[in-house]
Amino acid sequence: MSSYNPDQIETKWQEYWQKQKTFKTPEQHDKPKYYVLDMFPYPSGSGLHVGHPEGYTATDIVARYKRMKGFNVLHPIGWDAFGLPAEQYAVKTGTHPRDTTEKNINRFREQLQALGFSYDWDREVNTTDPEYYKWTQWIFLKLYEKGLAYEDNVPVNWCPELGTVLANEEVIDGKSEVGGFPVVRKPMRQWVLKITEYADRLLEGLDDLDWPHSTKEMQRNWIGKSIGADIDFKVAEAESKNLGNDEKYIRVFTTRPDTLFGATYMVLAPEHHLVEKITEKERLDEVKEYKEQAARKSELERTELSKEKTGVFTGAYAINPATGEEIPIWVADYVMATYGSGAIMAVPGHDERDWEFAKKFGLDIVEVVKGGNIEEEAYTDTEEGIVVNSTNDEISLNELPVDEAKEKITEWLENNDYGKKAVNYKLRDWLFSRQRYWGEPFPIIHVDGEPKALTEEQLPVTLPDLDDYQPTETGEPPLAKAEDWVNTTDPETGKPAKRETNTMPQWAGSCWYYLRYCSPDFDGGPIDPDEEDYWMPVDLYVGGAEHSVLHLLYARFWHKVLYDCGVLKTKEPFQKLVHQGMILGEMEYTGYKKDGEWISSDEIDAVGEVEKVKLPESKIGKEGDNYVVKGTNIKIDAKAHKMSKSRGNVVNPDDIIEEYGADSMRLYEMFMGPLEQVKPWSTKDVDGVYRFLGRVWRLMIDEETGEVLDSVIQKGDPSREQLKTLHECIEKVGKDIEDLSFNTAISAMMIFVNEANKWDERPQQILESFLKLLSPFAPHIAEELWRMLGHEDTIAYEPWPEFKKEYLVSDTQLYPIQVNGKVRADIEVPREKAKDKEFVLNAAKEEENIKKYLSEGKIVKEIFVPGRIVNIVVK
Ligand code: ANZ
Repeated sequence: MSSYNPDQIETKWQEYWQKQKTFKTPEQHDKPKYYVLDMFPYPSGSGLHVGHPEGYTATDIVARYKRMKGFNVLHPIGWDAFGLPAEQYAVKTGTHPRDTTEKNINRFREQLQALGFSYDWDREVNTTDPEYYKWTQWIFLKLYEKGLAYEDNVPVNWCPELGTVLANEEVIDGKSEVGGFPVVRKPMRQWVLKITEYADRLLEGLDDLDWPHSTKEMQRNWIGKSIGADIDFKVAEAESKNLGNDEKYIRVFTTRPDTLFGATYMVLAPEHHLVEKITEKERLDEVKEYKEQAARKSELERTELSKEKTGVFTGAYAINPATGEEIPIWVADYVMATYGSGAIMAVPGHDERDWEFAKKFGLDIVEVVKGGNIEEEAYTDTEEGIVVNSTNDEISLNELPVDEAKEKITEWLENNDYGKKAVNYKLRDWLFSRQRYWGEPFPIIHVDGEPKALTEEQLPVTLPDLDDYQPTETGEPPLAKAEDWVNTTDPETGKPAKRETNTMPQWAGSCWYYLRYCSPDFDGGPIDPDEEDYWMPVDLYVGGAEHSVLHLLYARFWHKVLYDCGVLKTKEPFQKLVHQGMILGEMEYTGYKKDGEWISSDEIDAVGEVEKVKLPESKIGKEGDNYVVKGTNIKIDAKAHKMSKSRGNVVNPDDIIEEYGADSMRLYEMFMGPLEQVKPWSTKDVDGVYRFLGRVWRLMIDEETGEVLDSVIQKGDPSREQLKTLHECIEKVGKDIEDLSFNTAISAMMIFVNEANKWDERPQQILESFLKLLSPFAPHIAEELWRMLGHEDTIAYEPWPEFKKEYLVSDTQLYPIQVNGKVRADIEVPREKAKDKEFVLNAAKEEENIKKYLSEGKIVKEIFVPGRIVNIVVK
């Protein structure tokens, strides 16, 4: 071989690693461990996209680096393979989702192997494998035993088109996230998991995790813990309204009991059970009409701050327990039925939404916390504010800071039976069933209409084959069609029983896969306790920020449940978490023309209709921060868009690998910019890293003969300068990998190669150290060159080069300077000047201390022993 040719290198080494099982995880537990995990992919029909190799290369670099640092590394991969697309494909074509899934997995596996990732392929897991989902079902049984799984009739997001219920997060603006089909609310029997019971622990656990701040905040907000009070407001003239005893009071939840004196009206959610009971007859039609309108809006539409407030008056009043005054009761859709008690006390002086509402409907606005100007806007500050206008016969909050007022009023409410301290969470129990075929069956049968859990011995409950995957219009799951499967007997009593026909959501399998990797063949539980002891928690988890909330919250929930069951000893699964930034399509440049002439992009609004012109990169210039038409200062628009089929800007990793090789692909994705940043793709820049690898090649290999260059010398010491160049690189690359700053590590290696290419003599030991640094990033070329330099074993387990600080000091020579035979100073001179008598003597005479001694007399003699010492004799 002559010049750098990834084609001839890469498959060869991939096959070698496969055959030798180079990356099989060692069984012994005597070394320190490092568990580095990728979010496993959903094996879609379209194969890998360029976003996958980004995170996967990052973790692969860390895995390879840690092995060289002497760690036992667990670096596994698997398939999150249940899910809707395979099922929809089955509906269309009749192909069993199992077949589609298998085909897709094979493609994904090949693509990942073609990138040279150092996964332990013996630990591959697949969530659709009965041997795997047996344990998913087993974990469900644990949840059920602990009372954390229950059946409920819940209004769900029903999507008739998809024939399934969707989670709130899967519904966007009243449409399904997948497909964009209309979604309606409909009550249905569902399985629900009591994640709310773990709300506090899910919050507390976040504190000690090394996760992005924003992700922790998103989880905190999702859990949404609020501390405040429940307060009961008596309905005025309740006696005359024909209300039951517990209907005479309206309970509200508030985080600001300190503002009770400022509550000038109340609001019920349109769905509140008292709405129709308390509404005055003549207003009933209007209220009913309003309820219908509200039912058509999504939660998001209703709660959006910027939305114009709407509402209707019921004609009824309630009594503010602090002021004793009667305040009007309204119905408005900005109050949600599912949060708190579905009713609020409105304090327009200090709550933005209430303020807007009161302004619109002419309701009283009273100041009870001073510090703002409530004529202009609600004053919501709780840090600085001081309570005012809050006194009755029994209690005064005036002049108290908000915090103290909260405590005092809550105590008063409790003593008078008006209310009590309360905590509320936004978090809702987790709707855990889907009306789909391609998911885990529940290990549940129904006997005499009652659910009954199967036992461990009856697992796995495997999915039956079906001919017809089409969801039914009634919402009954497709599994109901598998009658032989559905109709069974209770293994305990022999009674006839029916199997549960819902299946689990896709989240289920991904809630615990990281545990299975630790002991994929263990048959005594989801994880072998000894292996958990050694491997858990995951040291580094890399994946998309789109999983900031749900996947990570659900997995943490299951982990904590398994901890409570004694199955696990760790409390949290993922110690450190990093999100890779999204890779956008290539930059797109748009220029504008009016009447055939270029005009600047910031003028187009002013001139009316313009012609849009797509420009190639070659026609683009830069003026400061602006993109311009080349050779002019006319501004254009430059923007990168999310890759999408419809935009036609999708980059296929296969094409890049074919043209440039896997090492270039890996290196490019790491060189694009900081891992966590969003960045545009640029195929041109792939060429840049490809050329860099060519230079690495030519540093050691003679392109004509294909042999190691003559200038690569095996013997002879490297020069100080060479050692310095190397150790600068060692220091930087090591530190940068630890910091996951891969782009700067690559820059450091580029600097090294530029320097080293100038050397006439290239000591092999220096080149070998460099190859070790390069190998986690571009493992194929590193392995190839390593072997060409005469090694028989893989470079993958070579010890990482040790950084030695002493090589960083610049190349100098130390001279002791004597005056009259006594050392009076040491001076440092550049090594290349060390034998230059005149230079050294001049430097010596410039030294402050020496100057002093020399000034005491006249120089009579100068003795210069090159490389050793200087002696100046004065009289
Ligand atoms: C009076 C008050 C005065 C309030 C004030 C706020 C400021 P978080 O922090 O999100 O828990 N609220 C209660 N239940 C509601 C519901 N079902 N729909 C809409 N809003 C509801 O918010 C709690 C606050 O949100 C509560 O405190 C209540 O308004 C409102 F100066 O009560 B507050």
